Amino acid sequence: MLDADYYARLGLGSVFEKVMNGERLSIEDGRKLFACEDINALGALAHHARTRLHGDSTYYVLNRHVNYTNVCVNACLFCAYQKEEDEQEGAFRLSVDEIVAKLDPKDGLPYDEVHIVGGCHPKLPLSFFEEAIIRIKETYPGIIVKAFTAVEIAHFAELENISTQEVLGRLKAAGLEAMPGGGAEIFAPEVREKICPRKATGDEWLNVAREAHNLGITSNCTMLFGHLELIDDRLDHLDKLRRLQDETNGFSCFIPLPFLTENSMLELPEERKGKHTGLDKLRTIAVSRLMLDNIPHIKAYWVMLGVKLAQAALHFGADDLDGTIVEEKIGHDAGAQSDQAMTIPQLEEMIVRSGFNPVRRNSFFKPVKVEQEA
Ligand code: V47
Ligand code: SF4
Repeated sequence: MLDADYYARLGLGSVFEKVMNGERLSIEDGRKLFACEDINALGALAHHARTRLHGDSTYYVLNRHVNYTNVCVNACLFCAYQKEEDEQEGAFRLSVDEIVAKLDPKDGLPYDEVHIVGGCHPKLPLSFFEEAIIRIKETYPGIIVKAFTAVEIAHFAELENISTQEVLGRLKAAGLEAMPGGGAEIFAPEVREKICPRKATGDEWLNVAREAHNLGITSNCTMLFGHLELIDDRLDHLDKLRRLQDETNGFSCFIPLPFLTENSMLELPEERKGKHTGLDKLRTIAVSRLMLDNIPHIKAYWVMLGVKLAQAALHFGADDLDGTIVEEKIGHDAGAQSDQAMTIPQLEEMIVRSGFNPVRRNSFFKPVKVEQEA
């Protein structure tokens, strides 16, 4: 498949050379990749880049997601999860005790990671989150707390009338070690204004990520795609992440999130309604792998992609599936058809059946020894 003449006939001769030599691709190269008519040729290039980094390893994590509230002041148009206020039907808000109780592994193995995110609640003070982290670490000392998107950090700073840097410092002192990548959506201001006008801007998101990295808190990054954005908006988004990574080297993993449309207020133009293809999702994952030459991992998040497409994505540049999850609300409220949870044996089987070698990892992508079935 990796035949230089064939790529030259596809108009990708110089892109092929750059990928083979490990050189950085330009935005124009990215445009050519998105326009490439042979999806398998694109996949093979991304697979080459992924194999050079990770061989046949595919990562997963024994984790649990905890969403502490769905009440959120931002009301992003794409979000099916958000409620306006505590009193609204379907709204919820967990106490610190309830958060800690959710992490009881019952009869299974203790979790390696807890992923905590929620809506930007109008009243919850920063002290609530500090207490939650301290109590989690006291109760489950081995767990890594990966919590709060850059958008939540910006919201806490606004509520408390302090800087985002101070919020990050206080949460780090409480035990925060890593941050998930949500809230990035799409940085292009004219699209962001249409899909999430009240949310922190793209520049604010990037600045909080920069501050977190400078404090030694690693983070992930995401891109929400398949809504109103153009191909150039996707490439601009990837370029901004790549530039920040050149500066800080603090991103562990990139997660492309396809927009799920159920229960969403966001009206798509007629020509886009119901038209988002699996091939576009694979194409975007592959281009991400090739453009983001300085971000080590690309996640095929099985919850949003579905198990089968996530397996295919492992051949289009992705090397991570995320984890056991246990309970998921954001994607499922928007119509995700996947299950709520996966066990370690299920994740390992999914990886082996796709032709890869499963590696259980922690939040920093360090391998964790598998002791027994969960
Ligand atoms: O920021 C919200 C997205 C994100 C929809 O860092 C939607 O390891 C699709 O960021 N259709 C939260 N997407 C999820 C997230 C995440 C998930 C798993 C792992 C990690 C990680 C991060 O979900 C939000 C938003 O971009 N989202 N609504 C929707 N209707
Ligand atoms: Fe709030 Fe996040 Fe939903 Fe936006 S995507 S409304 S910030 S919960």
